[in-house]
Amino acid sequence: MSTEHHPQDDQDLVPGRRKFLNTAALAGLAGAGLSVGLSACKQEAAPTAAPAAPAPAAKAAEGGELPIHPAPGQLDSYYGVWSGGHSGEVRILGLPSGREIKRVPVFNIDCMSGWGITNESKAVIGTKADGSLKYKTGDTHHVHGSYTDGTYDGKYFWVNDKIHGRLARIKGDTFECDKITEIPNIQGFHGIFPDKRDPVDQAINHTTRVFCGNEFHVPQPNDGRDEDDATKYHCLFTCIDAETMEVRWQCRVDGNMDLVASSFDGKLAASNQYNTEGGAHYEDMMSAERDACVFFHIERIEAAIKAGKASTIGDSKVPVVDGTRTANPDPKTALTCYVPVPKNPHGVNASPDGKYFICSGKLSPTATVIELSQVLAYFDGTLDDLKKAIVAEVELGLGPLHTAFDGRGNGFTTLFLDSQVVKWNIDQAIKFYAGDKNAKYVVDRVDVHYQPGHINASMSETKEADGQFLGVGCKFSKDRFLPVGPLHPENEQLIDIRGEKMKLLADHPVYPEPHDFIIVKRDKIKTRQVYNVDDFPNATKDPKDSGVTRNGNKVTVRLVSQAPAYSLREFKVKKGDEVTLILTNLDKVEDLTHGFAIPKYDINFIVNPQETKSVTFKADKPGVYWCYCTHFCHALHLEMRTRMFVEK
Ligand code: RUQ
Ligand code: CUA
Ligand code: CA
Repeated sequence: MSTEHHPQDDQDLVPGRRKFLNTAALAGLAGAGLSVGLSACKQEAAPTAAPAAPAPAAKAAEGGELPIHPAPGQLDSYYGVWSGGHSGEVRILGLPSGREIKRVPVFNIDCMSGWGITNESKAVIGTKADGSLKYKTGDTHHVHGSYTDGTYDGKYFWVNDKIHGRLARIKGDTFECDKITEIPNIQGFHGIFPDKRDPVDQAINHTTRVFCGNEFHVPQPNDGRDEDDATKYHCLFTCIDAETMEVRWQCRVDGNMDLVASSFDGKLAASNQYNTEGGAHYEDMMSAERDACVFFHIERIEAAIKAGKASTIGDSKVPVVDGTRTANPDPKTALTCYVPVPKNPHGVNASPDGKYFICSGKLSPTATVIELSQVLAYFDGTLDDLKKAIVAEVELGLGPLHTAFDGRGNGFTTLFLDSQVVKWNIDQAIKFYAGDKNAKYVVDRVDVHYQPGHINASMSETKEADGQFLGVGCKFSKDRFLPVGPLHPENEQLIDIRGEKMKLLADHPVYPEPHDFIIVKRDKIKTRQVYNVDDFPNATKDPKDSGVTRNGNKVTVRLVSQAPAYSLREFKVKKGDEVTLILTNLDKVEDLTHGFAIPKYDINFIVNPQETKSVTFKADKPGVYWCYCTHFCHALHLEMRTRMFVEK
């Protein structure tokens, strides 16, 4: 497919419009509704006029035909683990087909599975004193997986909730959420990244911590004090234990944090920052020409906490250290350092060779390449100026947001305003920045549809980046799918990156609105198809133990399912009882899931093979209630029922 010729391809010919979008221009347009270019309909920023014709059957530049859609009965070669944005969920896609295989409810309520309805899921999500859910909304942005030896191990995936400041963990063996942690004293919890090696004990070569960025600064504590004094607002970088999911520590910083990256040696974590100005209003957040990428020296932070150099904020018991600039003047003892990056940068991504973090410019048309060995040299006191850690800062196009890698030295950066993906060579960019004007770092560009945000390549941020596929999360789909009314799906596009030139392979509509995703080789993931009945302390292992027991007005109903029947044909409770119904699915056959619904009591949930789940409700409506199996299980699925009698 053809791409527009871009001036920055002739790297010394750069018209003014492509220079930094200045504060005045942005602030001026802000009053007119949507700001410049950050809306999809800015004429000037639109991609080449009309959408291109559908991509023809894929023929890769090298390696012949790439089958996008597996033949019936054939499996995909990669798992895509996708955030679901403000649907609150995570989704599992097969790639390259783009088929959605599973939705994993996390911060949302899901009546297919009973997430948010069963006692077990409520305990994970968190409840108020009256037993109702503490939160019913969530906004997932970033999904990342646990690492061993610098690559995915398939054990855990984590995802953030930006709205309420929570981190959730999904188990890689069942693709179910097992823990959610609420982070104290933050708002706008944005980027996450697991560490890839233990920063303190280098013998531990797997993920032990998850780092969390914090975008919205708030008063500390946020209890009504300092509401109108933004100089007293701060952001906290948070470390959560990968196993216990407890918050280990927090580090106060200047500026707002977005995305997070972690180094392969475990020593450094970083977050791109905007609003280093500390402004509370839009214009104030863009006045400085440079913001920063803040680096955290993890080992020093943890040593400072051990040495008792931490405080706490409000009711929280979490130790907090001071990572602000003024508290860290001496590089040799500093907990943090701030590498200057052009204004309002967005993503920060770790190159798979372990050498660089790359910050995208967002309001600047550049990517900044930061060499990690230089950052470590700064912390050792052997690099006098942090600016020297920047080994390249090159123009890529308008609105660079996130970068993925092919493992062959190339980066792929989304250009939100240009509606393109640009492929660029990191070594050539470093040469160009060092003064070699013959170094051609832009390798290729491809139009995407439209306004891409996140991007990721197969196994991208691992030592096994394999340069097969690129997923592009386009925020607007406009005319790419059959119209379905005012709300459009997002368009997740797939690009073949095996050859020198990129090749657009497919469009996939997705329910709004995925942000980030990772693409994991299928052999990294080992799932279980049947639970172990012993995993559930409240299981009823023998159908003979089914029945109703009473303790005052608290009633327990034990029930098992074995296709096509429940162990009780009917059960009796009294009006006013608090009923806990515990259902164990004793079927051991893979794919034999049952459901359980109680009409008028707003209850519906599933039990997978050998799983136990429970619900608690007040029997407040006398009558006969046909409880039935909602999940098709057997030829006699429709007959799979029991009666609940609620006596007056
Ligand atoms: S941020 S479009 Cu929530 Cu992932 Cu970059
Ligand atoms: Cu059991 Cu349907
Ligand atoms: Ca959209």
